Amino acid sequence: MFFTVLTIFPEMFDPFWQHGIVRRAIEHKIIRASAVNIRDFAEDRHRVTDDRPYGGGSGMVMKPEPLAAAIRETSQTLPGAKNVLLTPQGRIFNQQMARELASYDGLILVCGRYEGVDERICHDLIDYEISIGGYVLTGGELAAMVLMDAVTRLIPGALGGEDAAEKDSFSDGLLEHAHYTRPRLFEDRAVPEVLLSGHHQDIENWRLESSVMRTLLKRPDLLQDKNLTRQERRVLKKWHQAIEEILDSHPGQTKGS
Ligand code: 4HQ
Repeated sequence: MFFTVLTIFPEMFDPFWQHGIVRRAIEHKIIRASAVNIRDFAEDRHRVTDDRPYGGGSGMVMKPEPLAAAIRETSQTLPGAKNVLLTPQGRIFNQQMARELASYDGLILVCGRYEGVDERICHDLIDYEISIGGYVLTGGELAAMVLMDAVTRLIPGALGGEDAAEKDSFSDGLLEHAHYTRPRLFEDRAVPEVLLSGHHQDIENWRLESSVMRTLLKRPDLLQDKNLTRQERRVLKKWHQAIEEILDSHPGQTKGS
């Protein structure tokens, strides 16, 4: 996978590419990454990339000519890449989209600044318009980093453990189970005994139950959307049953608090 970012602030990406899993993936040639300065494609003496909006109003718009030249030249040298514009008007990014994007040979990530890019760019040169969430950034650069981070860790070999990405939150539509490490007792709170038992089947069952119940409590919307497995239904039924028994043990309390 290669990422080419088009931006007027290419230096913003250096720290992102120089740390952690992303750095390791570049060193192991699992991904390639570079930033291209849109300003280098401006033809005028002052290399201007923005202009005033037709129709008036405050703020500036990214000029189409330098951006179009940058996208065209980059696409030509990188066949097989998809062009992605980061914009609050795009589809909200999620794990499923990360998986889809990870299947391409390369991504050209277009980062706007100011009020956004000239509409004719989006229409003619962009394959995907993607938003990282319902809030307004000062530019697409941080959004491009979020997207690259999520996509990189899905490329085979990017994470140390072979199947680490598959075990994550969302890969099966549930949140991750709780995690614990040493010490066994931390500030009066113990690690669940089953995790110390060495019984692999018991541990797997506990983790499934932890996943299902954390999802129910923190993100019930995810359970609503999901096709539950038999085991997942069994966990929910068990807790449902336990709650009913508590309620049934207090007969007569039918109204009020
Ligand atoms: N932007 N998800 C670029 C965003 C944004 C988002 C604001 C992108 C301004 C020019 N990008 N413009 N949310 O807020 O991707």
